[in-house]
Amino acid sequence: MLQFTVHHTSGQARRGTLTLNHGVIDTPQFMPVGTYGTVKGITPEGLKAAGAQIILGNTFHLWLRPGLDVVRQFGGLHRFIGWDAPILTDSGGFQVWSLGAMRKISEEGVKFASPVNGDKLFLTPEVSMQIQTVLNSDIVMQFDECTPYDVTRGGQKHITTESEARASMELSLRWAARCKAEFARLENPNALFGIVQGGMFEHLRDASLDGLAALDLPGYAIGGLSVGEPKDDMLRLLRHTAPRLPANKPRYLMGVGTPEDLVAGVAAGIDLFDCVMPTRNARNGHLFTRYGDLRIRNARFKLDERPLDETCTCPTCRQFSRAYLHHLDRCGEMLFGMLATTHNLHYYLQLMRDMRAALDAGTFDAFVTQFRADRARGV
Ligand code: PRF
Ligand code: ZN
Repeated sequence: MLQFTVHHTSGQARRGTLTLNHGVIDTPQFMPVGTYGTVKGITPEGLKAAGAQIILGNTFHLWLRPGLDVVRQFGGLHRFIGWDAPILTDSGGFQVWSLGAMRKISEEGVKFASPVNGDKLFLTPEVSMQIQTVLNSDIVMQFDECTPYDVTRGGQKHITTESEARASMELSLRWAARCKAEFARLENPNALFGIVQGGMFEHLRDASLDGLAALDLPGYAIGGLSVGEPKDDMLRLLRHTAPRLPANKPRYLMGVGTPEDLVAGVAAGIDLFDCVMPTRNARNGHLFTRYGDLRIRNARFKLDERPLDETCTCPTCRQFSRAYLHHLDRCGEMLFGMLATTHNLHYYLQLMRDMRAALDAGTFDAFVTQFRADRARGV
């Protein structure tokens, strides 16, 4: 089940509503990443307070731990993790890719040794659909191959060629058709999204898009970006591909990105984003603010009584100083990770709210100009 309505547009940018089995999402929207069924450093209540409407989980990790027997007993991921709002799960294709030498890819799927206990595992489009059906995620991602930007072989850097990117994209297309068939056979009541691949080549992105559009799926993602390519290439492929995706269906840019990337993505016509950046960077002391990024470990914050971001209304900024956060980080205190995560997610989700408000008000271009000026000012 999925219903998508676009209320306003501004250039390519869209303001919409996405209705899924576990609730309604305002778009454009950002999805915090909860790989193991937890967004690290924050409770479901904290996520809701920050404005999260949907979170992301990972097929691959949840398959290994806790395993499907546990999730099946709970009737799906929602009740197991205590999150009653929508969940999107990634298919495992990208996560398996990160295993490096441990994996073997064939037409059938990906063979690899479990990084948890060494068991021999075989992830295929069918198995990915079976797992995501047990998880009962509201949005199920197709099993794909994320075409790398480059690979290192024998110490030599090799940039993916056109023919390599084509073969990879065509494999992902065949896997998309197998996902669709298995998803239907399982009578999964949720929504299956296709993933556009094609590397750094516009014509391959077009071929991928045409092949996926023919499958008439309820939503489409752009994969294979933010995988180490120069920023100009990312923006070139984003701006080429996003506007060509079906206008009446949700569009999701996978694993992207910085606040600037989110604004560029919305301007190009993207509706959904996910990224580990706000949560992972928080734990490393990298904080996002309206006036630019801040490294809390820096000695300049030792005596700084101001909040992280004077314009932020999050619980961290309402109660604590930069000096205290600097101290907690230096001491390696758990509370630091929690407070930093809360702030960064508030920042990301507030940025999305601000973009939605500007789209509602018809002032998106002015918003983008102000956003750039503010971010360039410095903290
Ligand atoms: N495919 C899948 N998940 C992903 C990606 C992809 O290409 C990316 C690329 N940025 C992030 N997550 N299945
Ligand atoms: Zn804050």
